[in-house]
Amino acid sequence: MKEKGLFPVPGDALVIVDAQNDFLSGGSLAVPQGEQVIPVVNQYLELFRTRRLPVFMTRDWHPPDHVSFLARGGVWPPHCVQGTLGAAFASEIELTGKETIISKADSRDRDSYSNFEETDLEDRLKNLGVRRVFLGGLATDYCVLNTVKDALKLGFEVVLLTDITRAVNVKPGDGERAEEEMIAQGARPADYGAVASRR
Ligand code: VGL
Ligand code: ZN
Repeated sequence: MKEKGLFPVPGDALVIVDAQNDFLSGGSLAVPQGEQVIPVVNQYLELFRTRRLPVFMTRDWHPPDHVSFLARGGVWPPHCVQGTLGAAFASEIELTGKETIISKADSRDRDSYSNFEETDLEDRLKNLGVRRVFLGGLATDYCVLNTVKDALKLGFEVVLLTDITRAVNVKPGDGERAEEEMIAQGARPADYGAVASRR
């Protein structure tokens, strides 16, 4: 069987996961080298926009007393609190307002790392006829991993954009293990050079 190329075509969508200030340097849950992804995110945005293909921006969107925070016995410092600067998308990301924003983990007593959990992401993708998602962002070992696993379970093809994906690495190697797991489950890794090439 001939493998489908990586160049974005109708039926494809771009999903940028949690490119929010709190996950960048200076943020409350900074992902090492998180800011490196920003210029490349802009390149992918431009590629999909030029082709009039759908773009989704996801965000971690917690209430101030969220269950995942240390004060409530969770494992994370407060981060991505609804309406704060930390929860905003990095200002260097060139957004047009036409992107669809998906907010997750927005209820006080429940955390989730998958952008499909208690959101309308699946319905929105399916309503647009999307069959393949090009996905990357922060962080490899949490929200990217869990969103990719759900996407595959739901029947989407997944192209994992490795050049816009970075890991928290609470334990060294977490990011690499997460990437291996996503690939083992069927995600196809690629970078901008591969995706933007028509061959
Ligand atoms: C995330 C840790 C806590 C993520 C969200 O977006 O990967 N990581 N909350
Ligand atoms: Zn969170």
